[in-house]
Amino acid sequence: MRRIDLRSDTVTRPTPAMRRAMFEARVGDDVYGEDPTVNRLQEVAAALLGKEAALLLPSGTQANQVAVLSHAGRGEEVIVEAESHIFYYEAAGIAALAACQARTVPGARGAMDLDRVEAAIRADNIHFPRTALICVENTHNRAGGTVLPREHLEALSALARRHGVPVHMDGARVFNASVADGRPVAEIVAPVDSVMFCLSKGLAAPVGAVLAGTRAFVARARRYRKLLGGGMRQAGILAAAGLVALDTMVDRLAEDHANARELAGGLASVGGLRVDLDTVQTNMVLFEVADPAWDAASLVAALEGVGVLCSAFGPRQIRLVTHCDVAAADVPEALDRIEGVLGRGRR
Ligand code: TLP
Repeated sequence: MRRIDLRSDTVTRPTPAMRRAMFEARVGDDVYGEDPTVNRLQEVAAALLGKEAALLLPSGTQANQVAVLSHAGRGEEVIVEAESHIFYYEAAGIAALAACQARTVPGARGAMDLDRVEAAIRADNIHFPRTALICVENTHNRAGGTVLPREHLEALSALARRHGVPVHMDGARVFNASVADGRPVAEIVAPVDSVMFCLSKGLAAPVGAVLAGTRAFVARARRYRKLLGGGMRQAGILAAAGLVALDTMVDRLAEDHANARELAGGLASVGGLRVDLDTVQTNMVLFEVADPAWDAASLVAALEGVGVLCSAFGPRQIRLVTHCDVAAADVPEALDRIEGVLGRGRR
């Protein structure tokens, strides 16, 4: 039975073109700044994002944490959306690495209420930590891959600027946002001071994330990357795949989005499941297990038994992610298997 792996777009494997580019990559010692392929990727990424400079890091998590370290100092406060990856899934890195306090603000589909953000920004008072950074996530993972509305991001950035607080974007999947919105990625990240994106998710490179911002910010980030052990020497092997990813894998994200919509539409008509179709904006589908005979963990385990892999995202919530290793024909097949497990017909 063919396995249909919908756990995450992180499971994507490098394409043959990536493997060839990796094999042929010109490399040097990147800690000396001498890897020509890494330098090229960083230049290409900075230009694409419309930022002064960029830096290749081993993972999205490290890129986010290096961004926090580069913006904020010990004893300061970082405003984060309550369900954001940087807060929820990064092992308390904000506290453990940057010695900062995270201040959470709840979001609607990932977008924090602006009045609550403004209220959370600290006044100058000896009792208070200084508000050093605001973080946003686009697309928003735990909201189901939703895209932050352009007006929201612009208003947030204007607010932050008024208070002299920089904004960092966890743009692990910002190319999905760009494709969904039909806007160049530089336009999407223009309102923020720094941005991180992942090469190893929907873009299918094996390893790597890129962090971009001003030249001065990236110089600080380079030191913190070294501190965290992210100086990778002949990393051109990885950057070569990253360049192919940027060149060949961005436009095709539209196929993943179409597959996710198809999957979500099918799931909505399966008894015992609940899907909010409005949240299906990119390559993710979040659904709720409404059938009391199941919970998320038991359904995930049963689906694994029929070769459909997915992730429990809460006690009754399951996430499915489409990506380049899931074909359009896998969607009806996955739906059939899911229906079979739930033991009910379409409504
Ligand atoms: N997300 C993973 C898991 O950690 C949940 C996934 O399968 O979605 N920012 C965002 C928004 C992410 O979704 C992720 C990975 C990261 C950062 C971290 O990237 P890596 O895995 O490269 O450290």
